[in-house]
Amino acid sequence: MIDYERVEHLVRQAGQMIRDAHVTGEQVHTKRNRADFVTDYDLRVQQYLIDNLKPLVPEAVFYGEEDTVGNDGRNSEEGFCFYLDPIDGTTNFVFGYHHSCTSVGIGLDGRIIAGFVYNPYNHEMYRAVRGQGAFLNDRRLWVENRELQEGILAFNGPVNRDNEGPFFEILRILYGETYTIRSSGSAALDLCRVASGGNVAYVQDQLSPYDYAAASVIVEEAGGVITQVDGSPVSLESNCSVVAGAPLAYERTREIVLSILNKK
Ligand code: 2AM
Ligand code: CA
Repeated sequence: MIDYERVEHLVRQAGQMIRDAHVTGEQVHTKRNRADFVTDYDLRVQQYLIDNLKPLVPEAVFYGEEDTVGNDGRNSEEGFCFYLDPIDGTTNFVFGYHHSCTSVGIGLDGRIIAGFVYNPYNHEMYRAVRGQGAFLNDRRLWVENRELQEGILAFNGPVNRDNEGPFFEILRILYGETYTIRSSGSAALDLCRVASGGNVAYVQDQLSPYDYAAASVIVEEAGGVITQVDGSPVSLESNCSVVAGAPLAYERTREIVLSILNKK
């Protein structure tokens, strides 16, 4: 049995490290492209999480975003696996947007059993344990089953800047069907806002398991839906597309995305 209170405490501490950070130019580096940042804080916070989570579950595997000591960098289909995004919303972090979070998902035998997503700037802790409901701080979350037209749709991306594909065409149609669209820069927080009702739906062409692992159980425990665009479960092994939402809005979002993709 995992000590979830301890995990939650560590996620809060990690978030506090982000909030207290003073990021300077020489601490910022680029990764896959010129707009894909990593900072010394991403590495430091992930190391803090691994060093402190490991004693809780010594046999666990770590699938974190960053290249740090103790990061296995892969999923495990057997036993415990922690999915770590030390800073989700790194670009926001670099530019002082104050909209980033620490995201920790816990998998057991290839299934997410708990998730913690903490925004240290407004002290919002989203958490869920499978079968025990989703919470934002002390408030139990339950998704109202709204239509796509009745809310805000969130998105991030497209991830591949050299080949945007039909992403913006899809977005134009989604914009027409919603009250408005938002791109917050943190996929985990966007997904958590599906759980808390801020977003009626969310769509992204590609994300990594550590971006959505924790939030996926929060969305599901709140009565929302999260899958890949084709309707299959989100992958815990590798990058995939993500659609989430209140059941009705989720269905309509997927229908729109598929109608454009199938036209190509
Ligand atoms: P990050 O901040 O941890 O990098 C908007 O950029 C959202 O998409 C963020 O949650 C960001 O996570 C994620 N993201 C950015 N680039 C990505 C990439 N190349 N692959 C997967 N997710 C990415
Ligand atoms: Ca990150």
